[in-house]
Amino acid sequence: MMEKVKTTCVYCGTGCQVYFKVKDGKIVDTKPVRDGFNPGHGKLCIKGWNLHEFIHHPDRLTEPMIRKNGKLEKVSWDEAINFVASKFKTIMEENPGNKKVIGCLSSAKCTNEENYVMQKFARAVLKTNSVDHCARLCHASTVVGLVAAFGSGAMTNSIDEIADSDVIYITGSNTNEQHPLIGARILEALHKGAKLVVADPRTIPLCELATDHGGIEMNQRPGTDVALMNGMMNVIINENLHDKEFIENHCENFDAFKEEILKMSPEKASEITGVPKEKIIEAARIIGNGKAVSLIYSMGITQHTTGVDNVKTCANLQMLCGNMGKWGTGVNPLRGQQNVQGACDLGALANVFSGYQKVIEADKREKMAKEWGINVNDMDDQIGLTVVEMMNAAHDGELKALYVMGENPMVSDPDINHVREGLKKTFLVVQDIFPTPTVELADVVLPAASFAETVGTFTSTERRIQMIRAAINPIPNTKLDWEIVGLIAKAMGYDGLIYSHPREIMDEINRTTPIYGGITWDRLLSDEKGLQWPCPDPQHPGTVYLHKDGKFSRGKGYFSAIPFKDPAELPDESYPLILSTGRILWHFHTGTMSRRSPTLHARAPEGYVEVSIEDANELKIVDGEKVKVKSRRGEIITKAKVTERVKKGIIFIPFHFKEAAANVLTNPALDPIAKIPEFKVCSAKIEKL
Ligand SMILES: Nc1nc2c(c(=O)[nH]1)N[C@H]1C(S)=C(S)[C@@H](COP(=O)(O)OP(=O)(O)OC[C@H]3O[C@@H](n4cnc5c(=O)[nH]c(N)nc54)[C@H](O)[C@@H]3O)O[C@H]1N2
Ligand SMILES: Nc1nc2c(c(=O)[nH]1)N[C@H]1C(S)=C(S)[C@@H](COP(=O)(O)OP(=O)(O)OC[C@H]3O[C@@H](n4cnc5c(=O)[nH]c(N)nc54)[C@H](O)[C@@H]3O)O[C@H]1N2
Ligand code: SF4
Ligand SMILES: [Mo]
Repeated sequence: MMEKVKTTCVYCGTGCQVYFKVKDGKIVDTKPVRDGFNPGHGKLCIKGWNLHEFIHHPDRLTEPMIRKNGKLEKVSWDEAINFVASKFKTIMEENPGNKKVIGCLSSAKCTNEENYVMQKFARAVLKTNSVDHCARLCHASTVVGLVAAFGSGAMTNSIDEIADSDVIYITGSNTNEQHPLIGARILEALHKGAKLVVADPRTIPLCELATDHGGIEMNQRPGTDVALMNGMMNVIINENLHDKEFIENHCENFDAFKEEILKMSPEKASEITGVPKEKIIEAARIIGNGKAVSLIYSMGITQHTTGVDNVKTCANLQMLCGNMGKWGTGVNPLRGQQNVQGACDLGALANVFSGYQKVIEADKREKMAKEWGINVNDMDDQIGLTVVEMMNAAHDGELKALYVMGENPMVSDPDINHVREGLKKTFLVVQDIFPTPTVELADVVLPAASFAETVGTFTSTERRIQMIRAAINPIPNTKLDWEIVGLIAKAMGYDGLIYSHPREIMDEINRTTPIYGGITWDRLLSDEKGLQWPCPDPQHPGTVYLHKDGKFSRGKGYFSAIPFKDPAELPDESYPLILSTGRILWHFHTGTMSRRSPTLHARAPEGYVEVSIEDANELKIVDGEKVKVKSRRGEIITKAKVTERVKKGIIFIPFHFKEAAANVLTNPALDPIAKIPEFKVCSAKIEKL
């Protein structure tokens, strides 16, 4: 007999619901949930269909290890836990009052409960706010930009609403490949007659969909989105297509914003972006005349030194035509990892506790200290180090220890050569399910159970909290992430992280986190749709879309006047190409899971660099030829894929492949406020081998 266990997909942030088929203690198959609520409407993408394939892989880590005489050696759990605890204690004792000597990386792959536990461990036990996670490399600019504009940093509307939009502006999101089941909602809208406006430097599948359905595609130069959108808004204002009533009643700072917009004529925007002026004007008219316009974006907007500017510009555009606080509208950043929304919500960020309560505010610290049973005066009252800042501090010898739970910075962080030097100098603890290049550098390795072995909750991109259920017992000799953190805390003398079940952690989250106040374990168990935050009390039904009727979370919507700025590194004579990086349908991030899935591996077994036909001709390279790609930070060897997907002067490398890692090349320059690195633009060159 096969058992069927319902859970949530662990790849992207769409939140698709799946059944694991379990036989003799093994997960043997995955099927979509068709008989109940499912954000994917009964469908899955290829990653979802093959979700079970990595779980029982023989590479799973099952032995705690400590580096002895330069080599990782198997030890007992007790020895590993006690060793980590005593090292952390010693480092704290040797650096009294220094709150920036130990850092923690939490994980968007782990549950809400585990992220809450990790940030509590950093703050209550290690006494530091230096706890962060991959959201810093992803939507940090979204959180900062949308809080400034609206007062809340999340996707404003829900997935299903997209099907009812009559115009969709998509920029910097390769939705069909990266959020395939949200891509399906876009198709639904097109079939109902919606128009699509796509702005992406690459010719992605959405571009053809746009032009086939009477919409428009624009291939702007990477890093020029502010100029493009300001140019479009210039047309909207000059042609009187903006929503004066909405602006007057619900927004502020319009005049200063308008003054800036009037400087960016469509001619000037065309010069900066390389998009023909006529297209900018037409796109502006489609958006200006739309009734329910949804704006969708992702990494093409956020991963820039101007990430926050880009996000604020998206917010400006949607306020300008009154496309906020209504069904089918909004600013919709698609959150990437299946639980990156939750990891942010639960405080795995250097500046906020759970629910975005600021660590620099004394009353918030007092509230947490009381709940956690610690002395408020011992707490860190400053913002902690963020991901890239931790790597820099490690490099400078200031960060003495780093505890990584479920991240792989040796593949995912910018400028890997620099990261390696830093990590080698620190006491590095890595808790993962697979051996990774980061595990290879660890001083202590802690083998974790996977999501398939865990009970808990994930929060999807539409702020929906859904259950995950243990389909099997933890693989022998692995432990649950929240348990491991609790054991280290206990060994350091703190009992406040010992729980008997994740529901106890959720109870604590309900008490400390107003936006999750009413998201109780019992409600989640009984309501198959989960709940969408904000949900402040147990009677609250949850929130489908934010800022209803123009009532913004911050009061009035704030228009920012944003001038265009260049990316940090532009092509020059020695590095004449723009390198962009990102993803493909078949693989997920650093490939630890998807590359161990035989079906996915077969589709894309190796890395490559996309090169335009013109550049390939000039460099005399042919499709499939191995080439060297170089930047100021390093070089890799990979296969050339000669394609119409990229324009002359631009190359693109998917960052999934550790043996040809894009991040050897990328620029660690940061957005000054959000501290997100510029993964989407640096200069590079290609050499024939
Ligand atoms: N298959 C798969 N799906 C995933 C993931 C995965 O690894 N694999 N990862 C998940 C995660 S964590 C995330 S964050 C999301 C990311 O999802 P996406 O953001 O959709 O993915 P990316 O490939 O990083 O980049 C998106 C698009 O930005 C464009 N772009 C590049 N530069 C610019 C620019 O300057 N301006 C604009 N407007 N666009 C630009 C690229 O051409 C690309 O089409 O995907 C999630 N889903
Ligand atoms: N060049 C370039 N670099 C990028 C990006 C880009 O577009 N271009 N995008 C950035 C973005 S948006 C993101 S989100 C990051 C992602 O960066 P990372 O989060 O570092 O990448 P992942 O591969 O998702 O790493 C997750 C790790 O968690 C492990 N894991 C999985 N499940 C569990 C579990 O249950 N418990 C534990 N303890 N571990 C588990 C996996 O094996 C893996 O090693 O990459 C960033 N880096
Ligand atoms: S769309 Fe995302 S959540 Fe849905 S099956 Fe695919 S990877 Fe999983
Ligand atoms: Mo991401």
